[in-house]
Amino acid sequence: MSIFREKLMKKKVCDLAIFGGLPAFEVPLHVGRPNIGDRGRLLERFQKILDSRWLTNDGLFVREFEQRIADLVGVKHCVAICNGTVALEISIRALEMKGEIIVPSFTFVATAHALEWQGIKPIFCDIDPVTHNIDPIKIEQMITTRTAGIIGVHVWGRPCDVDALDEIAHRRGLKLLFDSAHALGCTYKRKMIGNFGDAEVFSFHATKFVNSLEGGAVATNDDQLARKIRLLKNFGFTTYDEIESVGTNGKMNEVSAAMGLTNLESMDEFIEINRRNYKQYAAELAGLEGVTVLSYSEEEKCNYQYVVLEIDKDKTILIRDQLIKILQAENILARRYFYPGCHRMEPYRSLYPNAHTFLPETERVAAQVMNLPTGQETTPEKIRIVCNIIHTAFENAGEIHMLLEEKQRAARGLL
Ligand code: T4K
Repeated sequence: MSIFREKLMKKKVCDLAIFGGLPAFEVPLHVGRPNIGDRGRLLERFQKILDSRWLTNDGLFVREFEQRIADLVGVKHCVAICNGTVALEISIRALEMKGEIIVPSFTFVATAHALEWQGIKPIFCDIDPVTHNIDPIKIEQMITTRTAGIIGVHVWGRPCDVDALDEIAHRRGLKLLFDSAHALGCTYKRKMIGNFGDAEVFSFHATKFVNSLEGGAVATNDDQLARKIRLLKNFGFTTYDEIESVGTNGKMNEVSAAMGLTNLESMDEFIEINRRNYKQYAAELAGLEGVTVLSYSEEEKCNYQYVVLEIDKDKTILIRDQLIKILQAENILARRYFYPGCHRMEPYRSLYPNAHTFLPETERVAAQVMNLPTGQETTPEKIRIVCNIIHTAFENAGEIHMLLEEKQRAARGLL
């Protein structure tokens, strides 16, 4: 059975599933569908784990995984952790961040939660509307006597203005951590992400282009910090019986490391697929008024794991949320990363009810971005169908906008 109805290229409004047409895909097309490397190699590794009966606690695969990441990034230390969020929490603790930490609100909520979880106040800073990354000029305005550090997020794998953040951090005596969950394999000024600030945190969650099921890692060139992170992720144990500090259980297990190692072996292939997908989306959607596929620099290494559409509401009558509804009806599960911005989620919404007044660009970008399916499972034929639907939607924007508004009024019982 084919998973999509290829013959159904849609031309008219009534062809769209939201208005009664057949959905383009029988099986949902996900954003964040995991890439999976060589199954044979993976199963071999699983067998080894079972044969060795060494399942976790600094096993051989975890060590190999750490070494591979350190080599890839060209960093002195890589410590594997059970997931990216705990890796952030441990790094924050190891850096002795306290008081207030400046972070973008335009990020996955884990960046803010990792602070709040430890009683540290995230101070939300606005972004640059072009790069979607924290705006260094705005950071200066947020620094107070309570500020202990900055967390930059390389959103979509496009690097922050690292030099500017570094300069501010040095001049103001602040710690600098990077949430690099999106940025494995990417560069800033041709140097691999993972080498900047005091430390950088990667995520290997299932939805990341290289996944270890769940997983994370901290990369740093600081020997003392690496040692501290190793202690913190293993209850503070220095030897079998000795504890040097408080700690948690942040260990990566062997199955995750085996998955991570296997997927790392296919990393170049995954990047090539992502790049091909991104290029195809960009080419097929070029020229659609009000619709932009976010671009990646040809000067830098990129992993292209996110295909991000920006729908400019000043240039088109069809808004982002209407397009999402249209696509979802077709079984194309586009997502609104990162909507509505951390400052509009609890507990931050209640804690800082006025935060939005300082975050105009975050508000604007969060209202107009969306992510399209990509990765190994997303073939050129599927992209052609997704783009056909987007074209049909925008070419009939006026009529569709009106019909959707009518539908909404009817749902509210107003018609
Ligand atoms: N910092 C940043 C900037 C991050 O983006 C993230 C994570 C973190 C920190 C924290 O790292 P981790 O602690 O997660 O290692 C997803 C991911 O769960 C999350 O890892 C990721 N960022 C975030 C951007 O996206 P959700 O809540 O949107 O996930 P969910 O379950 O809705 O899945 C997304 C899509 O992927 C769905 O369409 C289903 C599909 N999917 C998902 C999984 C797990 C699959 O097809 N198969 C799967 O196994 O957060």
